[in-house]
Amino acid sequence: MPANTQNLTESHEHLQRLANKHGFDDVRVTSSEAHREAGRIFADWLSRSHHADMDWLARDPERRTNPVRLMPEAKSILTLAVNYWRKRDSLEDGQGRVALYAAGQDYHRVIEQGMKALIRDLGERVGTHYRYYVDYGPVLERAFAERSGLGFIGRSANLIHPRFGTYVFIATIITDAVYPVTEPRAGTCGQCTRCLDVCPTGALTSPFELDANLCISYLTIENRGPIPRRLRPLIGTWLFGCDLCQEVCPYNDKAEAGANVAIAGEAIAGTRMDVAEILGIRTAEEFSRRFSRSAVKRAKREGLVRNAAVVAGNLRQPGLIPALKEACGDESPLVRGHAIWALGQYSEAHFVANLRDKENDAFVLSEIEAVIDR
Ligand code: B12
Ligand code: SF4
Ligand code: SF4
Repeated sequence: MPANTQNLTESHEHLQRLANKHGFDDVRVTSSEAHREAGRIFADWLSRSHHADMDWLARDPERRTNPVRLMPEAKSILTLAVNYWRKRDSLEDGQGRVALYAAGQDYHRVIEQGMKALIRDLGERVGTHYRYYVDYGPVLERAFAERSGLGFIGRSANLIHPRFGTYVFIATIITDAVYPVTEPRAGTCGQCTRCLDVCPTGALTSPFELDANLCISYLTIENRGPIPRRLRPLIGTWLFGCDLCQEVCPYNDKAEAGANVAIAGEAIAGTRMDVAEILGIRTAEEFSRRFSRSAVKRAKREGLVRNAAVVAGNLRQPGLIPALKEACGDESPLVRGHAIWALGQYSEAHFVANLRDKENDAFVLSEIEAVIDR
């Protein structure tokens, strides 16, 4: 009987053992049946433009909740969790914070290697046709993870694993092999609303619903343009990503350091970075040398230096002024504009006014005028 039609009697314990061996903390299984409720929620989310300018999310959205559209032979979906929690270092002067998920080696690469190794070990039991993704695939990972019982969706929109809490990556293998499905695991936020209360920008517009236009994670990672002026002070010290809605979650009170050392071990960006050092990254080559093995590269040089300018403005530590003044000479208008805004937080209007005659970019000029008007 060919593997793709065989009703696999693979014991879940065996699958679990193999998944653990390759760096995964949990594995569950759901069918490839379309996820109608997630499809409805996702369509509604897109219709409200909550995806901001992440247009790739709106491209053929039905695929994301109907795996057969991705792979017609699909029968089962394996959902995998990797706990990435690590202890956050306390901030020192002149530093900003990095979301925990981006502190270590780039998880895309590490988890992809883990999935390849798992697939190799599963041999013919993985089926004839299969696809695997972590983060980047056109599949609504949280929805299928929840249906397979990997955890439940909390009011912060994050998937909460019963043991590891919210700090878990989700990986997905779609296969034409038929695996016995695992049941959803019940869980609830109860009366808690801590994540909604703590979110500084109001990005959690209602329980389970996130407007990316307002989310610090979007603003500092995916957003390629200016950060709206009114939101800059609310970014606080977040240089890349944001963990506030996870930090307050009671399901993370007992978070334990991730066992996958490639993910939760070596620090590349680490959990905090020196703001002046980031402000001083002037070339794509320098940026790539520092972050080629880190998920931080997603922000690109311009984006990360823009974020550093915003954090420098929010820190109001005069030691950062020289680096901000240097950044006013950056080749990127995005960087110059945010550095000028930050200098405005230090009453450096005189320095800023002197930049006007040399500047001809409309965005930067508008930032100069805003500082002078203050
Ligand atoms: C785009 C994206 C973002 C966007 C938008 C996030 C969002 N909440 O939609 C931005 C850039 C803001 C972002 C931020 C983050 N992200 Co992100 N992101 C994605 C991506 C690529 C797509 C998500 C998506 O389609 N969103 C659209 C919404 C509608 O779908 P959803 O978030 O999956 O929501 C589902 C549930 O909330 C649920 N739901 C919605 N309403 C309701 C109502 C009820 C009653 C119920 C029960 C359920 C429910 O159904 C929805 C659809 O299934 C996924 C990877 C993937 N391919 O799925 C990673 C992913 C969701 N991100 C992840 C991570 C780690 C983060 C951050 C923690 C990073 C950080 N520290 O800065 C933050 C968390 C912010 C937050 N509170 O959600 C992980 C989440 C792991 C987990 N445990 O949940 C994922 C799965 C990547 C991965 N493979 O590990 N992300
Ligand atoms: S990641 Fe930060 S900004 Fe985004 S919803 Fe959570 S607390 Fe709000
Ligand atoms: S902080 Fe509270 S409401 Fe938010 S996800 Fe965690 S348990 Fe749910």
